[in-house]
Amino acid sequence: MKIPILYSFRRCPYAMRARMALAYSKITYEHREILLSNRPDSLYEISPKGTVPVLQLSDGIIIDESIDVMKWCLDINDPNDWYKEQCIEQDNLIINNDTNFKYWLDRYKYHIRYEEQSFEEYQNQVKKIFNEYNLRLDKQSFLMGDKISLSDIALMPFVRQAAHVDLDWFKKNFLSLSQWLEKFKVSPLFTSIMKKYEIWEENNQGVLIEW
Ligand SMILES: N[C@@H](CCC(=O)N[C@@H](CS)C(=O)NCC(=O)O)C(=O)O
Repeated sequence: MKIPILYSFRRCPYAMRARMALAYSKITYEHREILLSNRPDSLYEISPKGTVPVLQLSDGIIIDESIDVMKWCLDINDPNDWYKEQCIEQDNLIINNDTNFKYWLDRYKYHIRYEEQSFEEYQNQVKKIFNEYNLRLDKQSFLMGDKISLSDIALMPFVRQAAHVDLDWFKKNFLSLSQWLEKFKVSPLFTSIMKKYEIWEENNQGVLIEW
């Protein structure tokens, strides 16, 4: 039987969210671990922009945006209704993450490369967005209410990356958000998708992932 193929990079937050959706929806797939510094030709052949994650479906259809991979998974199997309610609100949070938050996250994390503003200024921009998340999570366990939604999973790898720039500052200033992040970091969903795989080589078989 032909199964979908995922091109992925372990530390990529976009790939993490896609892998969590594949795990949650219990999709069997072939995992091809790649290095961004040495991307295989076959990745560019199916998706010329060359970003990860890319999911190649068994009928040849290519999904090369992480959110689309997540939604494809949930269309097949969404046992806990991650994306059944507040869909517009969820989409808005995700768009804000992928544009505004990601912009400041890159500058905060790689402040040495972005000399236009200081580390403190970048941290302050991140703080504004973290404050919004924290306020939501003061009142409820997850971003949309008292149960997990797609937006939690889509944002978590980015919040994690930003938190780790200065973990003490993060924990001290955003208690509810830290607790939310910690829950995901230790969850079987997250730990199961952070396994290390050998780098895939052209013409080889990737790793079969079954749940
Ligand atoms: N909008 C894309 C972004 C994916 C993305 O930028 N992935 C990064 C790795 S974390 C990448 O492939 N970077 C290489 C590049 O931009 O050429 C998605 O959501 O899938």
